[in-house]
Amino acid sequence: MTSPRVLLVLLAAVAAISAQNNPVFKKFEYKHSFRAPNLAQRDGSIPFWIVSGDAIASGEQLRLAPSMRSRKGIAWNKRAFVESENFQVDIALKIGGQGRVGADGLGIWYTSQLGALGPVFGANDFWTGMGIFLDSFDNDGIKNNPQVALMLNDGTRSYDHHTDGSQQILSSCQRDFRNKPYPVRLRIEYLKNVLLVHVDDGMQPTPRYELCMRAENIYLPKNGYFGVSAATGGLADDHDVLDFSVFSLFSEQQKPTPVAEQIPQQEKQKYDEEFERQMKEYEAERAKFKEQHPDKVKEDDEYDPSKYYEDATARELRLIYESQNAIHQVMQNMDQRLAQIQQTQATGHVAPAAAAGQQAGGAVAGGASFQPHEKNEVITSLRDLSQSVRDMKQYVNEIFTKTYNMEQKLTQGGGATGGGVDSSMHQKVDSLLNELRTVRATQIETSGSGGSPGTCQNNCVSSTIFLLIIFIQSIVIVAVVYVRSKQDKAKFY
Ligand code: MAN
Ligand code: CA
Ligand code: CA
Repeated sequence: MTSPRVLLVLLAAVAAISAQNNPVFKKFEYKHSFRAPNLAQRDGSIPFWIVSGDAIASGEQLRLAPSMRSRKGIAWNKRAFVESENFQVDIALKIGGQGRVGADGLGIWYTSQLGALGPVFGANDFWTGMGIFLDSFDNDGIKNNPQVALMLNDGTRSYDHHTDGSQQILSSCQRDFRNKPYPVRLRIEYLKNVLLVHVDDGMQPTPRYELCMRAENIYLPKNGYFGVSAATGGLADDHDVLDFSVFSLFSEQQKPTPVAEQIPQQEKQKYDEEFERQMKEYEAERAKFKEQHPDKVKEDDEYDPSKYYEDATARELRLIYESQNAIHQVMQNMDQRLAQIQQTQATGHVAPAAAAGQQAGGAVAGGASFQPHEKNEVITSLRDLSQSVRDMKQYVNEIFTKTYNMEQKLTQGGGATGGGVDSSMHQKVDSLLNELRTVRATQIETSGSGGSPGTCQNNCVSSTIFLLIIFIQSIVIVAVVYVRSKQDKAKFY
């Protein structure tokens, strides 16, 4: 196996393992999102959102509060977030103005009720749920702004604007998010009652997130509403949101049921029958058309998608076939070289190629002796051969693993569906596995004795046995492909 292929296999394995440890499925929820361009419609409304106060939406941005004194604006999602209990929100925003200091800031909300205009960064106080504040102005003067702060509320608490909520916020980080060359991005993840907030610095077009806060044991209201708000006071900044993208997150256990599994059994049977009927009709029509237009049918039949596309199985087969060809080629070359050497030794005569080597290298050696370059060539050929054998071993191992996995799945599937897969299939896979085990064992022996070309004397595998192995292996591969295609057909629905 060549090194890039090894690397790919390793990467795939690592990805599979990490996905197993932390399987999270993510789905974009357009009914809870908006993003530029075409953020708003011509009339300034955002589909599924309410915009009010001083907020103005255009195609490019939602300006929640302009850089004018004492303004406030909000936008709230009209639909409750019912898709999942967990979410990710990716936000891109621009906050800035002429002043060295700006005010007052922007709120990102997830609340049990729709929001209204109010004193907390433009939104109502005594909310239930989560508020994340990008607080630009240092009201308590302890030089810790601009900051990003998280405050949870159960509907009973009033945000203390004069202290920047310092006694109320659960977690915060100091970040300068004003007047950045690129939009500043925030990523809020709420999964399994852990809330994570990452913030990017807005210094490059692609986000570079850094962890701002992590809070555990967070219980947000179910079916809440997303919202954004902003306010200015004595000082003012523009507060623009360019992207508000909500994703529902699902862990493995909460994974939404595929549509196919949601269809009741009776209906499924009905659809299957309908499909069968239509398929028969189509075949009949096709046959009729063939009869009536034999000239056109030829063209039609010549269309073979496999000419243009290569599926995974075809690719595997091609690689094995190429590898076998390479081995064959190396063996043929070696055979030729050995015949030449034999001839030279028998006649005591220098072969033309060896003679040319002598002239060029200027080395003088007896006609019957092994020339250094000949030795090198043989060693190189042997190395090539052992490399190819190792490649083959790897392919066989891969196929073995896949077949084994397939058998495991079939066994499990059969148990769960009460014998849904016929027993002949099991037998086939079993015999296939046994054959593969034999091939693998033979290959391990082969590579064990042929691994170091220099030491190979009596224990080397003969070319006949080797070709026999390749032949058996080819049969096994064809069998695997057959079983797979059978399985694929079964999975068609
Ligand atoms: C004034 C008041 C404050 C506000 C600051 C900054 O001091 O309006 O409430 O936070 O300006 O805008
Ligand atoms: Ca403040
Ligand atoms: Ca402060």
